[in-house]
Amino acid sequence: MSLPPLTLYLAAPRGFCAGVDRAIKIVEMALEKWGAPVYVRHEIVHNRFVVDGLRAKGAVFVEELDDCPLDRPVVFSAHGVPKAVPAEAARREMIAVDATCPLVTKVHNEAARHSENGLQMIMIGHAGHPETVGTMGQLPEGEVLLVETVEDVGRLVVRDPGKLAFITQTTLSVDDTADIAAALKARFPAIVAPAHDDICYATTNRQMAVKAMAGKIDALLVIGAPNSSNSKRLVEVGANAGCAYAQLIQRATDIDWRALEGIRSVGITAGASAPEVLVNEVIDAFRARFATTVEMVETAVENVEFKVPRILREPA
Ligand code: 0CH
Ligand code: SF4
Repeated sequence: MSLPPLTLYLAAPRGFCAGVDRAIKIVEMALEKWGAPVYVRHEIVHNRFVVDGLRAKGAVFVEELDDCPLDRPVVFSAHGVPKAVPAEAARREMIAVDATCPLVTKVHNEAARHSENGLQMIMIGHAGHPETVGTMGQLPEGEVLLVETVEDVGRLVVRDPGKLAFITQTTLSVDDTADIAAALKARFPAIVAPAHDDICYATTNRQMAVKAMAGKIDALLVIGAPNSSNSKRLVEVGANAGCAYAQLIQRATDIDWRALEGIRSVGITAGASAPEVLVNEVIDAFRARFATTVEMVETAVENVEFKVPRILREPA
């Protein structure tokens, strides 16, 4: 029986970004240097497959520093941590390795600098997301005001409208953030803004690639975890760009084949924390059911790389 024809459009760039790559490498290098177990505060990146793989090598994932023994190393996840966390680890004389993405650290530093200059900070981000908690936690409690929507901007109560600055989470929707930033600038014309926003290159590029393929596809599948902010944004970007069916899947077994009946073209992308092996698994699942042609939709080439912290480059 001949298989029905189908074109798979693969977004490029997709999948691991430089910050995720570095964070995973940090856990692996920490395991090599100090042996197992190495404790990791929060999922190193939001992907079960990655977390399970590191757990099998001896990483132990916990949510709080209190859950780590004093005599084992602890790694802080790529999303960043409030300032109090490394401070407490140092007070306890623990070996701590910071896997916060350097692009998140840059936002932390921006917040600290503006605050030192007497500006009150506003953060565009998602309440409760670890990156937002970590970035807001760079300043004392209550110092950073959070906005999630344009409506939130109208509800802000600030100390002095002439002394404000804003920062953003790195993994937000580029378009939604532009709307919120515009609302902030309209309400507070003197607000100090980041050069563009703080959304990172990887988030921006993955969203751009989805937009570029949206017109060609009947359905979009985004490989990523339900707690992965950047992956969920890719689904929204696809839906907003006109994909009638845009779905987040963790791996091939999540594909709803009934929903895809009769389709001729599917777009595939992966969030910044989703490994390429899962993309290949999804492609193979399509190849088993369709006469599949694979085409690339490439909108950018990435060559960003971040160094691991010095403590891991030094001999034990
Ligand atoms: O997209 P989020 O921030 O939820 O995180 P992730 O899925 O682990 O991707 C890596 C980004 C880490 C911090 O920017
Ligand atoms: Fe860094 Fe961006 Fe990757 Fe987050 S998504 S880890 S900010 S490169």
